[in-house]
Amino acid sequence: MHTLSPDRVVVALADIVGSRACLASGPDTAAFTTDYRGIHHGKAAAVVLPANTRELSRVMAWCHAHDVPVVPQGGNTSLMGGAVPDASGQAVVVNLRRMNQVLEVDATNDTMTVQAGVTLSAARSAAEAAGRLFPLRIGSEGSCQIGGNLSTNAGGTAVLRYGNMRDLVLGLEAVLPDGRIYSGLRGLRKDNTGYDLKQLFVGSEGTLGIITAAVLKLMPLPRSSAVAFVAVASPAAAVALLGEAKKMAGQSLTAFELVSRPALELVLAYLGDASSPLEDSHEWMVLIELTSGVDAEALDQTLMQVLEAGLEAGLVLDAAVAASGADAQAFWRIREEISDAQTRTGGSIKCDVSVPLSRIAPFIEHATAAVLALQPRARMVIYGHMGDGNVHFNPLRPADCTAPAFLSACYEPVSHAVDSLAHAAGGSISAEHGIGVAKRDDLTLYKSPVELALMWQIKRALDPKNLLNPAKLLLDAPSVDAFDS
Ligand code: 2HG
Ligand code: ZN
Repeated sequence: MHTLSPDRVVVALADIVGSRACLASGPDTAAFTTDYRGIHHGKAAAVVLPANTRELSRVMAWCHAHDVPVVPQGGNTSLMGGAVPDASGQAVVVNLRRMNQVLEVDATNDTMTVQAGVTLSAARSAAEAAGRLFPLRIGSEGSCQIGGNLSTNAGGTAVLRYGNMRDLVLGLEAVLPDGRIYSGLRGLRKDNTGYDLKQLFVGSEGTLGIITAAVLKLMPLPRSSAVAFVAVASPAAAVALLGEAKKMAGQSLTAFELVSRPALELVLAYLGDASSPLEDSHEWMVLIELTSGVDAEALDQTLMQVLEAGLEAGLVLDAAVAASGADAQAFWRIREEISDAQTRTGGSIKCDVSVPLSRIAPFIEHATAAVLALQPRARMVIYGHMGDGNVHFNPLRPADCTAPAFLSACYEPVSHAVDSLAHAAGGSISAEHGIGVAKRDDLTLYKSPVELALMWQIKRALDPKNLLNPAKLLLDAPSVDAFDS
């Protein structure tokens, strides 16, 4: 705890970044201290917008010397409250939005070097302008930033083919809590020179250092795509169809997304101007996308073969194949808007779990039964990235129940039931959204004492004063005994 007044903090940091880039707490800073869903509200001593790594390094050195906590922030799109300060008003928020330059696109090396504040959509556009694909694809791409994508190891709808953010980074630059700069902006696919330090920062949710720039992998830009919205008999049928699709489409299988009936109904009601791609109502659907460098006709044929095999095996009940780019976009819009539809409806319990594919169908069945035993009228909004085993299992309040009433009665028991079933099935309680503050207490239930002690040892090695994004991801340090055992 420091005892500096906010004014003193503002004056000192304005001296480093300039007064226009150092905001005192007030109405102007509300957008930096509240998450975009309006669920997590905090207070900051100041909000700082550094222009470059050197400035940030000086900001961090000053905060370190004066015991001032720092909360790193990108596009502030975290679903877990990971990018906003607590209510104490002690912390400085460092927002990276001014560091938004694409520094280099090296098409020959298939890499791109960007500053952390580049939005995901700007990074994708810069790659595309050079005839390449940067393949991370998530709904918030217009606002989320590469630094945030890296520090949360973002996933999204193309992980099945291209991997998570962790798989898409070759080099990194980060400022450490004491202001030192880790410079690892290398574009190498082979570099066996010891510990892979950059990966420490990926997925550490801004608790070890602030990522300032990265070298990202680029892929060939696909020339064609084929998309279908498919009714399947059950989650087990979806898994079997996924197996067929992998076999027949190989590398071109890019996305395989699950959508439950309540998820579809919710998003259609929310959008108002969209309709289901399928004539009848079905309990379970999948959105399949193939992309490749071959011509569209060949890809369409492959998709048809997958669907025919699925029909013959009784896995597929009906299918709508996109006849145009506009159709494909309309199918994807339905999938991408599910999350916002939940936010606007309110009263959604977000469980972002992953389970090995071999166990995902029984997991969905058991978790559904457990939730319905607690609240028989909960709307089972279940969807997500079936292709990589990641299910957004998000029970929603019954239509006639208010969000506060549903959440206060059901949040704890539902999250606990779903997370513990996922854990028992060999899964994770946070597949892609991270821990932040929302899952911080639960983490201690599902990580072993050894894992927690190791995480704390790494945290202490890099941030001995516990000043960087404190109380996010990790809350209470284990006792000293736990480190020795
Ligand atoms: C998605 O896949 C996002 O749409 C958001 O990860 C999921 O809001 C959610 O639970
Ligand atoms: Zn997702």
